[in-house]
Formats: sequence, structure tokens, C-alpha cells
Amino acid sequence: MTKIIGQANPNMPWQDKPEGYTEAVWRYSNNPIIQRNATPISNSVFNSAVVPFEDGYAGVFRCDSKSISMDIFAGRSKNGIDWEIDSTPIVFEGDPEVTVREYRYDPRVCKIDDRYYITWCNGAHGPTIGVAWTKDFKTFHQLENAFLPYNRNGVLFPRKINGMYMMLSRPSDTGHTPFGDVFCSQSPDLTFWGKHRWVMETVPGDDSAWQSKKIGPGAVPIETDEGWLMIYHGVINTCNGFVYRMGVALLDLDEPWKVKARSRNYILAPQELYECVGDVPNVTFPCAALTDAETGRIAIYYGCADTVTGLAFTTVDELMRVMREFPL
Ligand code: BMA
Repeated sequence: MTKIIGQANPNMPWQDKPEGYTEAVWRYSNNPIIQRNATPISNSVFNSAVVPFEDGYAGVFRCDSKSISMDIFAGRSKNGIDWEIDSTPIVFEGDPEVTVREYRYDPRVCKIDDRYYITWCNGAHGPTIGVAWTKDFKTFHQLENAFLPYNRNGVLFPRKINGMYMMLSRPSDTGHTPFGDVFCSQSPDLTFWGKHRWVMETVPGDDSAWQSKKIGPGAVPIETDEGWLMIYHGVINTCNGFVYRMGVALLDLDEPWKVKARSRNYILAPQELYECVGDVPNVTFPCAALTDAETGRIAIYYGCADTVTGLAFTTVDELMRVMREFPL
């Protein structure tokens, strides 16, 4: 048994694996949990992140508006399934040169000590990683962008490692990222980032073709006694465009740019109608996971077809099994 290192969360959303189902990850029976019109202004609500907060949950949600402007919105929930999302976007306090908004999308939320850090893809003369923190999901303090453009999918580790904050990301180019590997960067203060180490690459050929085009970190890494579990997205380019699937890797606890295991098989792929059909078809895009250290349960929040938000379940042992049975 692999152990999750972290808080117990006995009330987190959960459904047992359906009888006879053999895959490592299974969907919530009432998916999608957030519909595209969840707020009066939204065209779509997807690629969003949640955390335990007070006696329930809080989150930061990507809502594209009916003019298709991309921004991030705070939300709250008692049970992690029924969400109330603000109808106005988060307003950031901070240096006005940094808080200028071009576009904001694909938020992640990571609790470190007593602060909830938000990272997102932030337009700043090209996409880069915005960083902010809150304690109450009402007032948000924006810090410097972590990197120069072009970068997407900034995901913090939930504690310092050897005295340094660490962030996974995918550096890219000016376009819609036709390539991309995952890197790990370090910071003493969440302002200055360096010691950029390469973590893992796309897989050429047909060894694991679903992740042949680009990969990007998804949920905040889950600490276990065997390493950091990293749930990520992988992309293949097809004659009909990109298809986004979900994968899993295990990173070294002290040097998380070292990959200890990685699955050749995807763990979730667009197969249900709401994953295959929407504003951008064939996308499953993980941005958050809730965990229960007592039972090893994991609940994954993921965007579906760039339109709605889904929930799926697994356990730490299921993910370890996939990496063992289908190693890359
Ligand atoms: C990526 C990001 C995601 C999106 C995906 C599929 O590059 O823009 O927000 O879900 O493309 O469109």
C-alpha cells in the first residue's frame, strides 16, 4: 500500500468503483458537475481548481464569457459537487504593472502553509504563469509573473522541497503550443525563479502516442511515501486536431525533476459525449485533485471539451498499479 502524505478528508466527493469496471479511473455518475451556463455571463466553465476550505471547499474557475473573454472566478461549495461561482472575475491587488489583465485561464490552487496560491496562464505580452495568493477567496494578492512568456500550466508543489518553492510548467512558443515538455523551477520567495530542470518529454513514435505532441502538469502533485504523484495531460495531433488525455507519473520526493515511474497507457480519455462534444471537442484536462490520506482516495476535477467540468475518482493504489502494469 502506498500512503498519501497529507490531511484526512473523509467528506470529500466519492463514489466506489462500479462493479465489474476494470479501468483505474472512473467518472462521477452525475457528470458534468458544472454546466456551461453556471453563471449568468458564462459560455463555458472548465479547466478549474478546487481545494478544501473551512467546512467545505473553495475554488477558482475558468469561465469564458459570452463574448469569449477568458477569466478566472472564485467559487464555494459545501460538498465539492454543487458550486456557487461568482459572476464577476477575481480582482487582484498588487503592482498595477503586473495586475494588468489581458486574459487569464486554466487556474490551479495550491495550499502552502496558511495561504492558498493561485497560478494560471496569464496574458502578459504572451502567455506566462500568473501567481497570486489568498487566505479567504475574497481578497487576492498578485505577485510577479513567474516566467517570461511563453509558458503555460504552472503548477506549484504544496510544500517547500529542500527549502525551495517548486513549480512545474511547460515552456512553449508564441502559438498554440505545437510542442512541449515539462520542466521544474525553484524559487526561494515565489518571485525569483531559477534552477530550471527538465522533468519529462513527449513520447515519439507509437510507444505511447496519446502523449506524442505535448504534455503539461495538471493537478497539484500529490505527496506519497513513494514520491510525488503527478496527474498530467498529454496530447496527440490527429487529422481532426488535438486530443487531450490524462496520464500519471511518479516524481522523486527530494528531486522532483527525476521521474521514477510513468504510465504508457492514459488513465482517462475523452469518451463520454460531454468530453467529445463541445466548444473544443475531445478534451479531458485535469487541473485539481482532492485527496483523503486515510483511505488513499483521489477525486480529479477536469475540464471537458473546453465547455463543462467533470469529476472522476481513483485511488493512490490504482494509479501506482497503472504505472507498474503499463510502464513507459
Ligand atoms: C490548451 C489550453 C487549454 C485548453 C486546451 C484545448 O492549450 O488552451 O485551456 O483546454 O488547449 O483547447
